[in-house]
Amino acid sequence: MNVSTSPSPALERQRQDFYERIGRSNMTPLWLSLADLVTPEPRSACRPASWRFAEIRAAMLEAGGLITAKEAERRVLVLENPGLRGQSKITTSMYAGVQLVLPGEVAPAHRHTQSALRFVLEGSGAHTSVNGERTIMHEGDFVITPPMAWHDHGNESDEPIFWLDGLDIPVVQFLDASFAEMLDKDAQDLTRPDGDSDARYGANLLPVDHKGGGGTSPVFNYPYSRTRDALERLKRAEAWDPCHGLKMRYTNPITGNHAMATMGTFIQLLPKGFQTAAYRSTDATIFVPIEGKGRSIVGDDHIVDWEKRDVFVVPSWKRVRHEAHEDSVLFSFSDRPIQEALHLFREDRGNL
Ligand code: 1HN
Repeated sequence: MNVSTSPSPALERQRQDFYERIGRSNMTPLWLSLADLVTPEPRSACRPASWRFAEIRAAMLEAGGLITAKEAERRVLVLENPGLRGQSKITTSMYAGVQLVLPGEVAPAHRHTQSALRFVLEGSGAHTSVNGERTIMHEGDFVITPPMAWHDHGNESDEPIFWLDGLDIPVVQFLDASFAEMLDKDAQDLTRPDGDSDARYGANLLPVDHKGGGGTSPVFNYPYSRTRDALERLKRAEAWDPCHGLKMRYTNPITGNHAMATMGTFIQLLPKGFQTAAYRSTDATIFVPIEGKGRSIVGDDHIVDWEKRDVFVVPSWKRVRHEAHEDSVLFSFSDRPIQEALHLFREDRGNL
């Protein structure tokens, strides 16, 4: 550390005058901002935050009486991080919102460069169509919309459906790479039978001449029934990680990498009574319990008492500890694939 002495008033005036002059030519001294640009640790405006589903649900039903899904294009309430209000961000890099489609409604077909994930919170039997194939959605299903894939949703069931949308909007915005278009009709044509991509790519088989793999998994619905069954079998093997309980990541079966290029998606079982050891990582993470009840302590003092369908955020490099008061299953997502690809991902498991 250099010991700096304060400049004389005359020198200080000279400096200010200099900054002002170069400012007119769009130049600025690095030495005034260096310490804020290159910090010894992540310093984020993103704050620990949480939303109760009961409150989201009530607001969504109210929105349901004010605007149709078609009129809104997507009837979504955006979950904005309290440290990032007005920016449509739940973390610095990720967008999240809750979408409601009422019985009989359609959300018209469009496509965009942003990738989307859906995690079904409540309801069953509505569909989303992606690239000419339809899938019926059930509670706990994780569904993918790849970049530039046509997608439309419809609810032919007799109950409302609520799901969490996660998108990489802030990343695409940062890169100035947004493109979008509407289809000239509400629902795209279906060109493949239901279950086609699952049979083709999701059964530990691949078409014989299949080559390569893209950034997004060709399997676009990871049904909860199958995920839950896997967790239940693993539970019997008692392969508990002190920081994560039993945590798995959703994968692209072609590459073994994350299911999506920009968003990592995870599912985690914490049995009743389990308390995780403190953990932190550079990927700010959005958690959504889909079974159970518990408490998470984020940073030094932010306590979240959660239950099924609530949403909470752990910012970059804040420690988190989870306690399960019942057998609990937590879905989560983050920008981890981006950080891994750029060799920026870092985690701290304490001394474990
Ligand atoms: C979008 O396409 C959906 O398809 C949901 O359901 C939320 C938020 C911003 C931009 C596009 C959807 C979205 C979105």
